[in-house]
Amino acid sequence: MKNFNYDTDDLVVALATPWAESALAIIRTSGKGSIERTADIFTNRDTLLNAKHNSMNYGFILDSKTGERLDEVLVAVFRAPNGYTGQDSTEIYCHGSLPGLKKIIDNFKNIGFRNASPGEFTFRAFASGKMDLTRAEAVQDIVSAKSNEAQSLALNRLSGKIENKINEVKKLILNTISAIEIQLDYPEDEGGLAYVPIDSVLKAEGMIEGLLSTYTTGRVYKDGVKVVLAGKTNAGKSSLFNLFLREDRSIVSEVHGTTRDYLESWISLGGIPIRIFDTAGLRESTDSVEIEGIKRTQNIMDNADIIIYLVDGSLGLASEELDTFNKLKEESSFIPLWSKIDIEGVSAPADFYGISTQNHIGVPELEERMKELIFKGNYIPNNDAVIDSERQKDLLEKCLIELRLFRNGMADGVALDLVAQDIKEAMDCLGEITGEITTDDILENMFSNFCVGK
Ligand SMILES: Nc1nc2c(ncn2[C@@H]2O[C@H](COP(=O)(O)OP(=O)(O)OP(=O)(O)O)[C@@H](O)[C@H]2O)c(=O)[nH]1
Ligand SMILES: [Mg+2]
Repeated sequence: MKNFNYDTDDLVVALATPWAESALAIIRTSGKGSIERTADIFTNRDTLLNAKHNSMNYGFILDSKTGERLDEVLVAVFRAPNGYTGQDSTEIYCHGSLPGLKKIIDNFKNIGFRNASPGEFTFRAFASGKMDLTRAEAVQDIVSAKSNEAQSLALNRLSGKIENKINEVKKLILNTISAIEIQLDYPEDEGGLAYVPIDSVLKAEGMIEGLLSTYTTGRVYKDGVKVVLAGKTNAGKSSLFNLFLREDRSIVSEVHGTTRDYLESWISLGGIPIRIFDTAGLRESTDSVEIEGIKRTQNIMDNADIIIYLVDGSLGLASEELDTFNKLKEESSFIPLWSKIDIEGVSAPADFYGISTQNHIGVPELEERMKELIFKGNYIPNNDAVIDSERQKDLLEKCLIELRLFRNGMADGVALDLVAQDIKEAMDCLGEITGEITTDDILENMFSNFCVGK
């Protein structure tokens, strides 16, 4: 463990809003004495010294050396043990001028504050018991959410949905551990027959399996999905790309080989963030630029979550694309489209989805199929606890393994003091999820991914 030493006793300062010119910006401070220090460089010193928790106070920030007014501001005051960090802290609402912000932050550093590291405010909230690790993880998820759904799911986690579920599981396991400990302490009372509530363990396993089943959904909303539009030249890829984007981003023409390099953009499919790619049409070519474009198409297809393959419905499957098409058919994340079905006499064969970008036919069916492939039949929860953290998933899986080992050991008549180790390990996994058991490595891993100022 090298770098992680967030000291919770000193004074930290950071800009919580982006380093960019803006109407307003917020500078945040935290640590014992931060209110008094802020008051030292505030026109209405006494107002701030006597300010109540959660109050807003108007005045000017002063240069600590010259007394010059640096900005007209509002200062929010938060008093320990309340507020986000659980420590005394202030937030300075100032004008978003970059030189102005720099001056104010330097001013704070001149009076004993240091720059906060990434996630240090949230780390202080965790260290002072204001939130467990599942909630801390949710904070960054909210900041980086790419869609309404991702933001709502993160908000559920921040309000403690995962923590509450884990605590319920812990209670069930603790129930069993207590019974085992009584057995180990007073074995003769049961005449050698150990009674251990296995039902509780089974119930705990069911709850963990339930949480694990939400992981795919959680990741989909968190990271999004890579979707590639591929097919021969002139099949209608760029037209479909533009339809998804609702703008004329990609050039459409009847000339074969119009798209030479790929284009990409983010769209939302019912709240799922989709990174969609329009690609160069696949065909034999002697043009070096086009050959490079086709190579890039192949690379993008190799890394796609879903490949939407368009066949020009007015021409049908061409013999030179049969090999590619048959290979793709083997992939589970493949959607074959028959394009231009608005043209008279063109209709999609049985195993194709028909589409017309010109008349907007077949789009809802295509979107439905994309959702099916994305969620792979997983339940899409509403207002529920959904995990999206790999850390939490790994620990839940480990916990499940330990619980099963414990139950098998019990069934096989293994000595109680030995199987007890398994169930205690299961409990430790849950403790790691919420953060009662933790190491600097885990904390560094988590908080180093945060924004500065959060
Ligand atoms: N009738 C009809 N024509 C379409 C439809 N979609 C695309 N086209 C036409 O087909 C031609 C090719 O469309 P594009 O979207 O440029 O095709 P592409 O697959 O991107 O082609 P390349 O970039 O050359 O690989 C254009 O003339 C489009 O107007 C459709 O749904 N119906
Ligand atoms: Mg194109």
